Amino acid sequence: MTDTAHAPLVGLVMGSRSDWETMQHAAARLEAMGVPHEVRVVSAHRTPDVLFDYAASAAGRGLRAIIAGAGGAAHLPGMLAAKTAVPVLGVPVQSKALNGMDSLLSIVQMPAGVPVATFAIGQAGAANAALFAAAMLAPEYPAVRDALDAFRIRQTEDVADNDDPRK
Ligand code: RP5
Repeated sequence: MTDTAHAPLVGLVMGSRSDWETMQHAAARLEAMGVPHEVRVVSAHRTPDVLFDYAASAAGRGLRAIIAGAGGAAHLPGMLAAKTAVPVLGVPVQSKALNGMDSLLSIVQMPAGVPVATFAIGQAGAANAALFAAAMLAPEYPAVRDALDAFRIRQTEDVADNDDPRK
């Protein structure tokens, strides 16, 4: 869903344009679930003032969750969570130097009091963060709930229909 079709409920942000290769998998899932969302590059290191403004305005703009992907010294999710009570779902982007272990540990090891829900490294984490955001919205948005239910049913049927790995 585009930025203009509906006021965004989920903010999908990433530390660099280079993270899009990973984070596009979150965008695709949000799109498929019909979750209104926006997509922005917000860098903790290169645009800290933008980060602060984004986090400070998130609740007032109606965002219900922020999916934040970052790699390396991945401060973006934690810094967003420090500035807003909107739930932050952190996605560790797979870094070149350390295969994303740096990203994972940077995001997951938050001190008590400032939670960031942390997902798997890379594409799976991005996809699951979007599905998780959809699940958060599902009780209030029947269309999202129905899309999520349908996705889960299709996923189950797909395994059952292809249960012989030799074919
Ligand atoms: C992080 O640094 C970004 O999230 C990205 O994963 C990483 C590398 O950024 P670029 O040098 O590719 O812009 O802040």
